[in-house]
Amino acid sequence: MAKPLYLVKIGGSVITDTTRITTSRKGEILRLVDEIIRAKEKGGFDLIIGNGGGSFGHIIAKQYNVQEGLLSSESYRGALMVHEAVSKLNSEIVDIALEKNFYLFPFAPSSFAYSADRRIVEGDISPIKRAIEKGFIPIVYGDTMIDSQRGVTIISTEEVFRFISMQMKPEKIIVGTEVDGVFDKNPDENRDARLVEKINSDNIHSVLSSTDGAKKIDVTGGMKSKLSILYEMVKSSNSTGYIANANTPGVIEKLLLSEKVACTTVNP
Ligand code: IP8
Repeated sequence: MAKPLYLVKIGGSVITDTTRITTSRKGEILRLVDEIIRAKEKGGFDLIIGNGGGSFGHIIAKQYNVQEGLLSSESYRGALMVHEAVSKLNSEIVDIALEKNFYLFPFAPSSFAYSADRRIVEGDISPIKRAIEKGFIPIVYGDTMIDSQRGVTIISTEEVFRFISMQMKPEKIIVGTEVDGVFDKNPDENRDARLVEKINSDNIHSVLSSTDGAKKIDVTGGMKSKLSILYEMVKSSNSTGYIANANTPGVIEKLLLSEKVACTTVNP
């Protein structure tokens, strides 16, 4: 019988130092790879990993406004600089896993899909499906993407997951960030901000309207856009989504093993 599919994102703000351009946090990558290995060894699920861009993607993207498109001849340089940088971060993860005999197969979204005004509209994920069948764990990432309207843009890992989940119907989608989940107010500015533990059709609109877009350098839109895409995914695949703190050791492992952690759970 086919195993359920889980998607897990490891956020760029966890695996990179967001204050220093193209600086990874190798210790955190190692820890998260170990957590995923331990959970996967216990088995029972197929997995696709995605990694955010952190200081490899967002800083250069913002410098060149790559998310806005081909605005000038410099945009071509920016588009490729972002792609090269996020591919390098992805390679670091693949290499760290390889050292542990854990086989992540990288798929650059820019090579299998394209977008129209920042939404992926066409692509071929059959190599990803085949890779799983052959025993690899595919890893995708937020990337520069050819865009039919803008020329190029930046798409987030969540947007790549959304496209994959339309065709593969995951059972669980875990978004690992640097906070415990979605808060009713911005936790950086409000000490009384409270974690919203459950989001579903009853409160999605009110939560989205009180959730901020990106405050830091984040060209893909911060928590608001993460939540909005995640909700769309759980609705279309009738799955459960989790927004959780991947900085806290053990959280990703526990979620993969269906153990309880403090986080935001998202249902249709
Ligand atoms: O960190 C965007 O992916 P995200 C990555 O998942 C780039 O939002 C290229 C800035």
